[in-house]
Amino acid sequence: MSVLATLPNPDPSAPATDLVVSLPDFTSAAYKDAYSRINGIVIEGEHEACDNYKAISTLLPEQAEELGRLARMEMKHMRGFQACGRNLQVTPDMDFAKNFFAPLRNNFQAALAEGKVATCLLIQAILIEAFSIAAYHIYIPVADPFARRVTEGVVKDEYLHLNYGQEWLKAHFDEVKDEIMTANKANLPLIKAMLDAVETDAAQLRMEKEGLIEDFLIGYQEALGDVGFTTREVIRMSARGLG
Ligand code: PL3
Ligand code: FE2
Ligand code: FE2
Repeated sequence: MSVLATLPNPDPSAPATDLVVSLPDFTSAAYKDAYSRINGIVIEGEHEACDNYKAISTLLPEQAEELGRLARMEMKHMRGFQACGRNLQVTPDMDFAKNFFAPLRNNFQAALAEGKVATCLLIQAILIEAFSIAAYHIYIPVADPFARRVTEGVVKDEYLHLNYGQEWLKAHFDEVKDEIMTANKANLPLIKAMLDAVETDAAQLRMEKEGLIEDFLIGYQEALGDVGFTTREVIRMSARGLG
């Protein structure tokens, strides 16, 4: 279905069939209204990701160069998504977006103040990156051509960011295992709440919540397994937040 959805809409006046997923009308008021919030969310998310990698580098000064590179990529992503909004003549709703991220941002800031590197990495490099990879994947087949190109470029970088978090947590697994479990318990429910909050607007963009959840869980569970958790622990941890 997602492969078919990547094909150009053959004939907009033809009756819809089960097999062809037509693209949304990017110029409709309903689309632009939903896009103002989703576009705000991704712009804010990329901006906060940039700040978060810079903040993590204060805890890991020996990694400052690598983390600085990641932060600069996030800034580039932010500019790309700003261009997507401008291209559709949509003004991103940044107040909505700041509220959307507030609970997760607060938890990140609290962990940062306590010097909890593993918690910071779980929130930014694993949870947020896995969430963004899922969202961008589901968005690409139903995006306008300009945003599709931008998002395809962005999603490649997000894998590098997820991988960065995985590698650090894997290398320190024995010392940080319990901290990761605690951080999962506190933060995975926030990701679920964010998915719920974006559901209606995402549907307007033809992005389905089930697909978002599936894609997110696949990425998140793979990451936890790679970091060192057993299958049973991974299942137990994901059952904590997403029901
Ligand atoms: C870190 O690199 C990125 C953080 C961004 C978070 C994105 C959350 C996405 C939420 C739902 C979105 C729909 C995607 C649409 C893309 C324009
Ligand atoms: Fe990004
Ligand atoms: Fe990222």
